[in-house]
Amino acid sequence: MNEPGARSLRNVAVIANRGAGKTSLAEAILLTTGVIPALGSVMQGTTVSDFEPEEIHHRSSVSTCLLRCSWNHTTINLLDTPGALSLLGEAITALQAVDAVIVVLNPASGIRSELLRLWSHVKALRLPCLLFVNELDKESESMEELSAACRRDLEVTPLPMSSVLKEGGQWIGVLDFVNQAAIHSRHDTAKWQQQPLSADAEATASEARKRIHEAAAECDDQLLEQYLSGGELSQADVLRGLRAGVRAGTLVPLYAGSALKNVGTVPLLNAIVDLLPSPVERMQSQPVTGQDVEGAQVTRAMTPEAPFSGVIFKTIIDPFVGRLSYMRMWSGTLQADSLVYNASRKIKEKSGHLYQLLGKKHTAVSAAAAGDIVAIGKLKDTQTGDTLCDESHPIVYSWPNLPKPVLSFAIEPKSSADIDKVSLGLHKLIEEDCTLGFTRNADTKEMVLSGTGQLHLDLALEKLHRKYGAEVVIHTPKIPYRETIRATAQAQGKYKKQTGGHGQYGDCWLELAPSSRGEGFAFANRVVGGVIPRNFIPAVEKGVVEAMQHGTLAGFPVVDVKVAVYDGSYHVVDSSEMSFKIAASMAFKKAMEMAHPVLLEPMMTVEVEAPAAHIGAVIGDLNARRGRILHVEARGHAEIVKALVPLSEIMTYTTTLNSLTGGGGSYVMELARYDEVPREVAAKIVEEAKTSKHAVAAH
Ligand SMILES: Nc1nc2c(ncn2[C@@H]2O[C@H](COP(=O)(O)OP(=O)(O)O)[C@@H](O)[C@H]2O)c(=O)[nH]1
Ligand SMILES: [Mg+2]
Repeated sequence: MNEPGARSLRNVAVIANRGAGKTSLAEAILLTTGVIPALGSVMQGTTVSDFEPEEIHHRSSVSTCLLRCSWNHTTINLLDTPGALSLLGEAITALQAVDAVIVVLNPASGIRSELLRLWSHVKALRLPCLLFVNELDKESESMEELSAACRRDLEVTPLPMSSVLKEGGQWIGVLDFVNQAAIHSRHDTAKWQQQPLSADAEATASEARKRIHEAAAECDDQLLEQYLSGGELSQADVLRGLRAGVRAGTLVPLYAGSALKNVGTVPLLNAIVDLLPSPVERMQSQPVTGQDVEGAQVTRAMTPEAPFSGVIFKTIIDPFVGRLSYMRMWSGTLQADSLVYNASRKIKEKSGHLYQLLGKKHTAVSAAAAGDIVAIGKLKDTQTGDTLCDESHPIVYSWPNLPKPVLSFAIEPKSSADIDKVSLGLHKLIEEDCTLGFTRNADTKEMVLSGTGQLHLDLALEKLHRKYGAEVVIHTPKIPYRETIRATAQAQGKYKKQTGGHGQYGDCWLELAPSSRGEGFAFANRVVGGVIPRNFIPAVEKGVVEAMQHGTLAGFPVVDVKVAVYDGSYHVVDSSEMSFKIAASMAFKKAMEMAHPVLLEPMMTVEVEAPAAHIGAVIGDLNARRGRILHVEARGHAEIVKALVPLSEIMTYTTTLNSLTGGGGSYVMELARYDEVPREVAAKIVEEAKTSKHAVAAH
């Protein structure tokens, strides 16, 4: 197979809100470029992109899909990303592999917070952008509104490049302003025809064309001079100006169409080739740098001859085919079945075959060159985010911070047959998805699965079942409460047993004192005169530490106490480590009860982002959850509230936030500290703990 040089390549991610039409647009592009003979449908689960069973089931993309097609002698790697807020990690990682984006706008849904979040990554990477307004087959009067939303929320002024073309009320195609042509589409098919404009269309198009020429001229000093002095700009001049503006990010062309009907894709494809940068041009305008071993910033030449480097931006593990790592090549050439160096982990790995992907279809290739995107088979220890490179020219590229898990389920294998499958399966799922977390909570002993939202966790469990045959029961995780004391107290623990022969004798006095929050546990030996022999002191400490595992209040671990042993007595024959351990444990429990024990709860710093119109409701709700509002600020069209909220009150917040904000809100949270539980709330927790198994085990 003839490999494209990096100059005739385009790597583009399609991003948008969920349901805007990304997958349908990708399908239309595949049809127009002749890759597929007919349009598949998202609703019927027959598109090339949405091939995973979960995508067919949910009728929506859940992971990034790599597609390959070609147009005007240019190869296009298209990444169709999921739009759902809780799957944003997939789209953010896809952005690391491309040189430009197409944003699909849907007049019905406008610009929602998921797109806004992604947009901040697009801006940070300074990726050029084309806009595609979809669903224009539906009656829609809101083009103006959409343009206003682009200016307000994305801070870009769209430049219309095409518009809907109607004849006798029927939609027959689009007007291509750049080429001053009518592109008649045969709906749902790949066939299209370029025709001269009718007189009516001519008026609309020439006005738009004037604006395009003006905009192109403004992007290039020489063109501006030519334009202002009354000179006509040639087609090549216009494209040159537009290209410069698009690459600088000052110009954002907007295309009209309908993905479902495959209308409007021709001007968009022309723009991908004519206006978006090749990998070589991207390196010139927005160079991608990595770090060498000394930590210095370095770049690599986007040529096949340069030392090889690339970043793994996605990993999939198929129970049958095995591991497949998707890589964006930043320099050099990689041969199939070769030894590669993972500079992020400083290990060498044998790579398997190399593949070009079209959805689930793999085509093996012998090598991949700078600028391209390929999948590598059988890398064992390489993870998403790692840099692979030539060992003699090590480089590590940066990797973005991905959304943190906010929602957790406690999971239990449904039956003993599921135990191994659950932990094996989850570990594999986490390798595929870095925004998923799986831990065994040391305090509560539960297996906890965490994700970025309800849909994210639902999908993880569906995959766990389908791919690894594991079934689990889920419930809200237990809150890892803790106990501490607020006063100083002293108590004696005396353990004395005379059961014939060898007896047992341990006796100690402990003093418990509160220490500052987060300081943990400290133990001191203040025994004088050898009333407890030195060799038994470690046993006393051990007894204390064991007693602290289950506090006297509700059986939760005790933290932030200073314990000192200061008196006691012993018996020459009967004293043993065991008897001092037991005595210490008795003394601790007695003293703790007298030391004003209190319950502590985890407090989370929660940052909620919601449309300004809903922020009042969000704040009211956070207050009702015993939250303390720390800060409110505006970010674009949204408002951000920062609050300190007890974990127990925000465990299942996703659903509430969704209903409070009509799906437009999102949040992140992390553990801030442990705070004392208010008395009335604590009483309930203590009561519950006493009746639960937890308490039984503790006492
Ligand atoms: N009427 C109409 N429906 C569309 C169009 N594009 C997509 N859809 C429908 O909108 C829904 C979401 O489309 P999809 O491509 O999955 O959106 P994605 O989530 O952005 O990938 C599907 O039911 C599509 O059939 C369009 O141009 N016109
Ligand atoms: Mg999709």
